[in-house]
Amino acid sequence: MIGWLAQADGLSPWHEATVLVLGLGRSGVAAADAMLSRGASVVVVESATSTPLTEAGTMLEVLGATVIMGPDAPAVLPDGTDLVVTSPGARPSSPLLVDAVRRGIPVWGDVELAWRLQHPDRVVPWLAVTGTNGKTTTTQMLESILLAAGHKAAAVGNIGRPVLEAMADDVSYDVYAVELSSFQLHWTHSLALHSAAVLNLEQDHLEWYEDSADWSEYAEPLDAYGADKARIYTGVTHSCVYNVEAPATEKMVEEADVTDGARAIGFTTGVPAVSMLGVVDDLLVDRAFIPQRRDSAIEIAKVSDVVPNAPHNIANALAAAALARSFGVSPAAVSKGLKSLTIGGHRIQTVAEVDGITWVDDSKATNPHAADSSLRAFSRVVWIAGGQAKNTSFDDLVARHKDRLRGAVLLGVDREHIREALARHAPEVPVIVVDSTDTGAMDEVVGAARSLAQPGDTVLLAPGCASKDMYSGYDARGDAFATAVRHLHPETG
Ligand code: UMA
Repeated sequence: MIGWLAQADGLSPWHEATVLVLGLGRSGVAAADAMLSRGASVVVVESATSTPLTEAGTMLEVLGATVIMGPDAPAVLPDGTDLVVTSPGARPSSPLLVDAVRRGIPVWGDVELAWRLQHPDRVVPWLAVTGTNGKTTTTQMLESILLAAGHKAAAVGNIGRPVLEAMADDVSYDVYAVELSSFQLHWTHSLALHSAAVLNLEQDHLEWYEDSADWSEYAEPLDAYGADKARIYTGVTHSCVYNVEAPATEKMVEEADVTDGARAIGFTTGVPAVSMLGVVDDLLVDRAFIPQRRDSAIEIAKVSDVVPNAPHNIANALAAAALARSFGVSPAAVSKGLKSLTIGGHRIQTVAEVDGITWVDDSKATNPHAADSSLRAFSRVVWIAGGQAKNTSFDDLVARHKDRLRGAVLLGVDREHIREALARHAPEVPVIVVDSTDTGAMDEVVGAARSLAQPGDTVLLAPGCASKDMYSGYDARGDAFATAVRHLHPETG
């Protein structure tokens, strides 16, 4: 065991270390590259095979790594391994991670490695966002606000670009907008971020936790998932931003072990109290980062600057604004940044309006809580749902929205799971289950939805489930939906 590892940073003698990197996705490649460039001996283990993986493996071999790929990859760590750096997608129950824990070999995620390597001489403040829903949008908003304020900012992390990749850029950033998933937070140990926000805590990824958590510590999988989200606040130096309307997030702040002097900052879609950001009439206001906050607030943007300005998205904007204000960004830059942002597709996106029926793609709603925000935005809905439910419950969702449902069309591997929730809580709602899972399935789904819809209705793809059972991702699912609507109504194409 190497003595300096517990305090390791960017200046440590990495050439003395043997590091096993688990996974050859984006995180694994960035981690292996960072370790090789510092002289470590690197072994990369990847259990799958594909052409892109082989190409990535070959590139790392050229740089000096040993790459072991395929289903016969070892289940125990090679002797001499000092450190394991894992990809977020690998579960703690993966044999190599179990072996590491059993042998007392440290396991870091790629995020922990990035945090360590930027110290002591290349430290960039991190403004970080986690939560079940809205974190990608909030991170995009935050990056846009920081850029509007003239900072050299980069959006990194779960949003798609490992922090380690940005650290290898020629640009020297002065701040990162970091999206962190619970998987990434699970393997962090020494983060002490400038400021951090938890947007909400709802059921998601429970299968990862059912499979992985230490059950002596938690009553149910949601607690284990929440505990990982809460790690984002540990050591925060400036602001712990929480959602006033999601008490679980405030509790996380209360229980967090932060750096002395760090503040708790709330955000609310209502009128803010002291140390909060919120909404007054048609304005987003700050009552936290101004000296006269006891008796006043200042405008930081208009509600109409936020697109779309559905309540959940106003909440995202307020969280992004809180992190930016904590970093010293001016109110004018908050407004400018929010206005200049174009949010990615498949988030409550209208794809057609025909015969009085509006077709809306919210394929990004990959869990029940996201589907809840989406359903809330429409009064009469034919709801398209299904895919991989990840062991989440649809009971509350169906019970809450049964009165707005004209009907439901279900697809994907867990369609029965949702049909049962509908049968329990909304037996009067007509349901069409599409059993086909081939490429034509979405045409069938859209046809079924049309047969249920009436003028004035919205047909809403808000699946509440992940897409990988049938599609390469939520974007491909949303594209299939838009294409199927065009097949049904060629005049819209
Ligand atoms: N693998 C093994 N053995 C194992 C487990 C996995 O070899 O036991 C291999 C897989 O075969 C695969 C690689 O590890 O080739 C997968 O790594 P990964 O799934 O962690 O993928 P990356 O490309 O590194 O992407 C990860 C995040 N993926 C996940 O968390 C699942 C990306 O988030 C993130 O953008 C990227 O790092 C950069 O930080 C994606 C995601 O779906 C978008 N996130 C979830 C979400 O948002 O809900 C959490």
